Amino acid sequence: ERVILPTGLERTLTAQILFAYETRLCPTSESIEFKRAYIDKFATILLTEFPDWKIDIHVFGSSVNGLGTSRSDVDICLTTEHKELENVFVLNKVLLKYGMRTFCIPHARVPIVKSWDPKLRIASDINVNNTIALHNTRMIQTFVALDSRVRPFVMAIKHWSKCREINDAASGGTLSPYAWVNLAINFLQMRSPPILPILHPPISPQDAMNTGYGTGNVDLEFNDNIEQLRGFGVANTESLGYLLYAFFRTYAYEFDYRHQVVSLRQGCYLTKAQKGWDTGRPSQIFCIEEPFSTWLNLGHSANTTSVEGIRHECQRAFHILRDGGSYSEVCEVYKRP
Ligand code: 3AT
Ligand code: MG
Repeated sequence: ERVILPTGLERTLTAQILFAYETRLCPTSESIEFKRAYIDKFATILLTEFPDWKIDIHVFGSSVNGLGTSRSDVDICLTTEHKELENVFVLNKVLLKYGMRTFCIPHARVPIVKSWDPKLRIASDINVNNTIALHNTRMIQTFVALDSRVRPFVMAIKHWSKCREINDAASGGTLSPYAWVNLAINFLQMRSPPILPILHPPISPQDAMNTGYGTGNVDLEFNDNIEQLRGFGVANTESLGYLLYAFFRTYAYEFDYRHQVVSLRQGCYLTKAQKGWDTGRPSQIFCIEEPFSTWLNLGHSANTTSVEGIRHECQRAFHILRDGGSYSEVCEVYKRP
């Protein structure tokens, strides 16, 4: 049911979100140029160092899905038949030679080289032959294109989570930006009437039980027909301000962390029991199903304490907005006690 935010507050909040979106969140044309220059430079390096190898460069993540800021990194996937390059130290050595500062994470699920270009001031994560993220990037692009509220809404949540230091899965033990994007999109799918559709084909109970679903097979099919789907959410007239307020309320008080699983793939909440994720393991406290690799929990990085922290941050944001506070107050940079 709708918990009312007084109309005046709702309008003001919507205006504040749009103002932040236009002035601070959307990337500047200068930053877009720098990213482009970095990609050109990277391509030239590869051509110089591996003149006889066919290596394709695919940019994914927020620099192409519409949810990046001026400061977002450039996520790159290289595809090549030269398996030697899958050893990230090979690329690492090359990048060092060209003055990049680098750092390898060889044993991650997706091994990457993290690189920083001190001249162009661009950070980049590079993987080799791990193409799954290219598909989820295209999926997010599709969602972003379907309704004009999606981009400012999701960026407002990403920005808030960053300011409050709850968007770092690797070192902070909270949630990755990608996990927050999943929460935000699932939330828009679950409005009534929905703002965003379900893009993936339905799963028969049979499939859910045995083949494919959740067993390591990646099903890449989804509806990316933007022309056909555009306007899907017009029956829902909720404002950005109201949506943000309701998002915080959801993860502060309504979502059942103990039993539910957020599923963007199915546009609903599943149960932990349904997925066999009701083991009580610390990595299964906050469950967010990866839409393509459905056996992966995007919330695995958050333990009991950090989930408490995330929930507390949602409560804080909700109370500020309910009491007439602004979006900037909600995003006030977290100060260590
Ligand atoms: P920033 O704007 O860089 O903060 P982002 O949207 O680029 O955020 P990430 O840097 O977290 O998000 O990740 C880059 C992309 O990598 C986003 C998504 O396409 C993919 N990705 C990240 N984590 C996973 C995951 N666990 N499984 C599959 N794909 C992932
Ligand atoms: Mg990124």
